[in-house]
Amino acid sequence: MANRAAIAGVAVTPVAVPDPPLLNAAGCHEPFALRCIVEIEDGAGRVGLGEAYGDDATRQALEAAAPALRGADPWNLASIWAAVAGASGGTGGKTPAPDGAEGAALNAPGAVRSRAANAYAALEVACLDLQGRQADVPVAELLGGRHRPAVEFSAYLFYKFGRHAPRDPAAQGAPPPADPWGEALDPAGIVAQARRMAERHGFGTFKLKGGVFPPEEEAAAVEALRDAFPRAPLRLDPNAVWSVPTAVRIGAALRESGGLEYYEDPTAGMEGMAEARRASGLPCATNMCVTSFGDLPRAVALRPVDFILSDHHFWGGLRATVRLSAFCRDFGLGVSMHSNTHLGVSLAAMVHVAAAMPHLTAACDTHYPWQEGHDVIAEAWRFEEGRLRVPEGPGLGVTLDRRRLAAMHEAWQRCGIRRRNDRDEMRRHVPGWEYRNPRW
Ligand code: GKR
Ligand code: MG
Repeated sequence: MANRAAIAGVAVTPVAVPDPPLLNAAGCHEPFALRCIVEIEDGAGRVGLGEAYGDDATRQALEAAAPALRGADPWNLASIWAAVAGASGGTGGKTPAPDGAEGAALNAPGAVRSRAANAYAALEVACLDLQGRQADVPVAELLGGRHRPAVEFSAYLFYKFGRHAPRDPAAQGAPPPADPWGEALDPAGIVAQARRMAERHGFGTFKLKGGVFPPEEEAAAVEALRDAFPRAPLRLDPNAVWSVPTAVRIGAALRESGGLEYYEDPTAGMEGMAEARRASGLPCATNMCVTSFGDLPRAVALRPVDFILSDHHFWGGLRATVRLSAFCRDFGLGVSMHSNTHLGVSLAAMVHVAAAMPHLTAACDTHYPWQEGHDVIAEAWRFEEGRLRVPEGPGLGVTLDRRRLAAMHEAWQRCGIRRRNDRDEMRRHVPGWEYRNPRW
């Protein structure tokens, strides 16, 4: 291949993106969410992009791996994996392999939080983007080709405060400004938010992030959504802070009143989820109790869920996500996609991998609308009828806006946040607030 060239340099830039006060079982989103933007450049000046979590641990894992990547072949992903594993002091037996059987023994159950896997995923995305630019093909083709021309996303609804709490309570002056989404603390607020999501982005599937208010109140919000959007698939995700009896009781009531597309992590652990699924009769999904290839044998044996929610950031990259999709197809499981706060580079990776997944059975999650166009890419993504078209150009099909990258990096320098901490943010609103599991 005439344009094939080795890696000449790797840049890792931490950025802070404005984020509204969204609520979840762990607390409240801070005014800024952290991400890392990865640029891998070849000798011809072509740049491949990747995006990772922005906490210090992931950033340091990326920075530690970067020097070993210089001179490496971006097409040899095994050597990229070796560089990451080497830089993080070996795999420690906890790191999922990026792909293939060579690392199967390393796929320890529960390896979701492995920093090496998180770092590798972003570097793999950047290498695939670079490969695509060198070979003039889209990433979806490098992953085996597209199974769909566009990818459907769901509206991700959150209970939320109308504005952030002051970070320094002693400081005088105006309170932080209200955001355009307003407060959503009851069923009417959630329905209004859903209408705004549907009007602006055309979403036809709705997921409510639960685990915030007593379960009956959250079930009432789901019923209000059902009344407002009678034909729309609905999901509820309390992030595992309900006991098994609560999950069964609320689930059975929701099934009676019209069901859910899926009941996402109402309770903790595979055994608890298997019982909630059996006794409520609802289809269940997880991004919490099945999070690595090492979890799959038990998931097949216990059947805690009907859907596994993929996420290339912690399943070990895009190729591993395609492998997960094929596994789910072969073992009779549905597949959808989990999301965390992210920018347009990750969204590009999500779109390409979703297109290339042989089996994708429900609309994917995305937090993207909550970032209100704040992005590091030149042209923000636009949803049409809740869908994004798979870019046809080389690589991921997005380009970096260096001015925006610099401004968001400056925000990172100023904001003082170095690790996501929803609990302490919640305490700024509700003094003494504690995370409990199970809470209900
Ligand atoms: O953004 O607050 C949030 C979500 O709760 C996120 O952190 C979860 O990882 O979206 C996620 C989920 O589906 O559990
Ligand atoms: Mg979830």
